[in-house]
Amino acid sequence: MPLNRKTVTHFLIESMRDKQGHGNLTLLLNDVITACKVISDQVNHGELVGALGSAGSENIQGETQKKLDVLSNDIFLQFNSYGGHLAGMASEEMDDPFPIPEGAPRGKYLLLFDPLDGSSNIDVNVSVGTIFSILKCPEGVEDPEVKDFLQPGTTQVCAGYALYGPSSMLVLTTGNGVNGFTLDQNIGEFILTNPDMKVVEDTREFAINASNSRFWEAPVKRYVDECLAGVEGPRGENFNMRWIASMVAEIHRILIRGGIFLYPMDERLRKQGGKLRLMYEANPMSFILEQAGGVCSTGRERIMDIQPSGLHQRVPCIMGSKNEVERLISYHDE
Ligand code: P6P
Repeated sequence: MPLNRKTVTHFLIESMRDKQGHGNLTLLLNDVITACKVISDQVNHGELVGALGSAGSENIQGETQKKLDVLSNDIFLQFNSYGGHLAGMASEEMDDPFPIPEGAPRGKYLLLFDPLDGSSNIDVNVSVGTIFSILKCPEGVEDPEVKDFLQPGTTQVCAGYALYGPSSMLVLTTGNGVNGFTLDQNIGEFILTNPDMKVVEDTREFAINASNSRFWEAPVKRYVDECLAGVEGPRGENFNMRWIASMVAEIHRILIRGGIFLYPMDERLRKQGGKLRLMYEANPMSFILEQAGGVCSTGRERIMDIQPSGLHQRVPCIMGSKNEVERLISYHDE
């Protein structure tokens, strides 16, 4: 490893040095990052450690839990319960907030996470990831309840994801830009490899699950049809499509080469509000993409402005390259 390479811990200490804090966020992130390293190891070993397949249970979303969903959730709880930086945790895999164990020191932050996003891909060896969001616990609240977690995305102090792909990567923002780190398996450290990541404003690549097209609203149908019409159509350009069914992988691709990610409202989803969860998928990914110059909307409002009404609330997601997202928002306005 070239000597000038920086570990994520070194990077965080340096970037937080001029902040008034006492390093608690850095120490909390250190625990979160350790949990991601352990999950990476489990994911990479797959069936060798008997980690694949169904756990034989369902989460609050009514989704069948994979063994790695449950294992990843337990890993997050294990590595974040005793550091003394949290007042509580919430997860896609748990109906209610997780209280910090009796006797363990408490801190001033709330940690929300999707421990293994895209886990339907895990049994077929396609990239999956972890998404997390950090909020401040309201002043004076010792035992946070659901209402204490229900803060709009604009109040996040940190958001990040780990992507378990051909390499394991960590992407983070604390509100001063976005930085990417690659796990050096030889030394077990995330190394700064993608400083100051930016989303290009234009793209000719869209990501959507096209099998849902008959359920889409008119603005989305129009947008996708125009992309498919290519150079002979109103856009006068050919477009490419990708769908990995793993939000972390799609958002990472958009950070690297641009793009627009769509999981829009559709007729099937109207009652439940959308597919993706606001608190630990849409909000953290929006914080990251906006910090990189992207735009993140439901089609009708900025995702991070939404006042949450439920811990597992779902929202429509249209996010990525500024000019394409703003075009689709304009179609919703018409
Ligand atoms: P579909 C994974 O389950 C997830 O929450 C996101 O990571 C992904 O973008 C989406 O759902 C995939 O949904 O309907 O294509 O399986």
